[in-house]
Amino acid sequence: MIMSENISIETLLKNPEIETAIADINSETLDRRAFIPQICKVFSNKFISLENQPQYRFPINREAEKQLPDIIYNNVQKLVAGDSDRKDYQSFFLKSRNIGIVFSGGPAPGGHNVIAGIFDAAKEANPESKIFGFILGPEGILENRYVEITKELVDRYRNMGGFTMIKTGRTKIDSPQKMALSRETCQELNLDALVIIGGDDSNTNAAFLAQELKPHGIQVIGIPKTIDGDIQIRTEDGETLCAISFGFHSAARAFAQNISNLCTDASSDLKYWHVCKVMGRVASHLALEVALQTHANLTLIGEDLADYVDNDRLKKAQEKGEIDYTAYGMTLRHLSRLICDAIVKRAAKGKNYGVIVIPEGVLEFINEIQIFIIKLSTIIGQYNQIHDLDFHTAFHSLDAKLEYLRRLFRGITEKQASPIWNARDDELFNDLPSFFQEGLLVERDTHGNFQFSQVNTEKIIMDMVGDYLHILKEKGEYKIGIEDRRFNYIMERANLNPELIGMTIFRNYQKADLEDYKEKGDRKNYSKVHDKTDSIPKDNHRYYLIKKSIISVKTLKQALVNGGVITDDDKVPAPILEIFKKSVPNFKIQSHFYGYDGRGSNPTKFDCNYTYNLGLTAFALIANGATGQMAVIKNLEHDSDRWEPLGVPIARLMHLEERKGKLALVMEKNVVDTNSNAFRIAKAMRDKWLAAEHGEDHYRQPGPVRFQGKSEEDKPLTLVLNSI
Ligand code: FBP
Repeated sequence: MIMSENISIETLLKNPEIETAIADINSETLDRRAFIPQICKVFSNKFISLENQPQYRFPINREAEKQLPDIIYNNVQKLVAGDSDRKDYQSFFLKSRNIGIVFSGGPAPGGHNVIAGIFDAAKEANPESKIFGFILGPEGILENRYVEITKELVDRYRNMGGFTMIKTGRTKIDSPQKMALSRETCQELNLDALVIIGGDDSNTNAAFLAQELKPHGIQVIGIPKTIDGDIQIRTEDGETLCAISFGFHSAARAFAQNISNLCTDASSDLKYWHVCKVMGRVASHLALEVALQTHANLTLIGEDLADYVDNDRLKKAQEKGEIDYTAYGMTLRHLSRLICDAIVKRAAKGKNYGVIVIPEGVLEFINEIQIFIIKLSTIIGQYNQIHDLDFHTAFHSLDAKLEYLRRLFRGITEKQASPIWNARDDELFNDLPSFFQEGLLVERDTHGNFQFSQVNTEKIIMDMVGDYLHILKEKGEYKIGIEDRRFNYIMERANLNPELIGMTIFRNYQKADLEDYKEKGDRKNYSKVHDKTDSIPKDNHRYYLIKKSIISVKTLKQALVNGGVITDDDKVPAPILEIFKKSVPNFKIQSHFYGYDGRGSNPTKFDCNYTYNLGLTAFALIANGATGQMAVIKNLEHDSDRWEPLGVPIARLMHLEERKGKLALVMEKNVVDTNSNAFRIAKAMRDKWLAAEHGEDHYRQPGPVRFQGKSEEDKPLTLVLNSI
């Protein structure tokens, strides 16, 4: 072997093996670039035309009808083989076009393939066509910053994650001036069409631009993008036209793999609760998919919490002839109690570890917090409207913001006291920890959305959980269960009487075997013991719980003296001390945030195929003169040979929603349907996955994203379950 210090670094770097090992482009990238997505049957035709599908009906929002009159009556359109005999149709389809493309909002795996699909289809129809990519999102349209997309550029990014090719941004085109600038850019570039690849807000932009640009002969097509999975399109009759936005599958797979690794770690080392916040601004689709893929011990679903009714509270009020409205909806306090309950149950079975999944947007579903979010958004929105300076610039520090709120309810700052922020709000708000106050006052994004990703949601919740667990520990309710076999072994080894000690220190110790009583038909003793003993699993593993009154070595000694095990002068025998120490829980958490990592992951095969077909669909819509339509693929839950590309009118998906304190016309988001199969199944499996019982957990290992072979993870499990 030649000692490497004898070789110069320049020579080393020229070594072909070293060059390959450290090259930017590895074989994974080359394989991905070479992958050819499977295309829907209809795209094997040279010409594609559109067929109206009036059977797919949507309600018409009156405001949308007023603001988007030229696109509101669009039909759903199906892509079918084109009429190859009609010359006028052919020449329109094949004409040379200029098409602009823009990414808008957060990245989502698969975006580059949408561009590839549009590029390939447009160039095949007419090699003279030009495709322009606007740089840095909608800002690129406003500033006329673009790059011409070439084959070389497309090939570099085929099947690759991110929006790196042309970047993205969150600028909103929301004023007449911005509309005018956008029109000017499109006209300067002589665009025939503009494709907006974005989420609900970006598709809202697409609808308004389609309306604005229609008289100028410029078409606008939207593409359903977002890892959040909240763009789902169902008709009035419940038919699903778009089951999920692109990027969801890849991000969920990336999160699930990491979280499943944590499940393995937790169940190996047995010392941590891993708390995983998972992206998804409002809807909990990603958390639900992760739950189905990993079987983590506890997954919160925001939409489920919103439906929560505290029946005990309701009943108590009813007994007094009252209605307790606070019993409806979840409070932060109650949520922390539910989590504690799960932790305490597992600890009682010797499992003081586990994995919790918390959706990023869970706070949106907690009544008290949602009220703060709405109130503060309104106050900030109103401030920005009245004043020259933006709220966050005017009040830089948290103290300054709090002072403004205080003055607001006293009527000092503005002309009159705010009807929105009262003394009670101020008092409740001041009770919150400052990092949470800061979180709630965080700047809204350009669309007026609350930026959940910037709030330490898991810290807020887990701090409360930690505090309450501490109380439960003091009360002797949070203990680690001691397995009977282990107890007996320690006692035998030390030559101590397990029966006497067991009866003295445990709250559920019973010598008599339940099964014995059962066999003998001794009902009285059976139910006496049964009530005291936790249900004993068939394999007869019992977990003994130290009595609630024993919470320290002092109280342990007292119990042993009272039970006649030792005298006042004796020390607590070491084996008993050992058992006591094992029963004292130490609650240790590790927090993780899964969001940007999954958003930047490479697309799964599902997303590669899906997005390439979305690109082909967008071109077919353009080549048939459509505008104000969103390209979607129906039947995503089936194999790709059954996929059906459609154009769906965006204007028909709009509704009025509160934004910056005002009602605005936006595309409706879809949150988790608590009546869906996927949710109901995850709910039914909750106890099993919590695994507060003897034996192994029920973790599932989805493994890494695979490009070859078949697996259950080929498509989102949510989709598979919901389609059954
Ligand atoms: P889009 O809706 O634009 O796709 O973005 C989704 C998302 O990834 C959310 O899950 C997350 O809350 C948010 O973006 C984070 O935004 P930012 O990139 O501005 O931090």
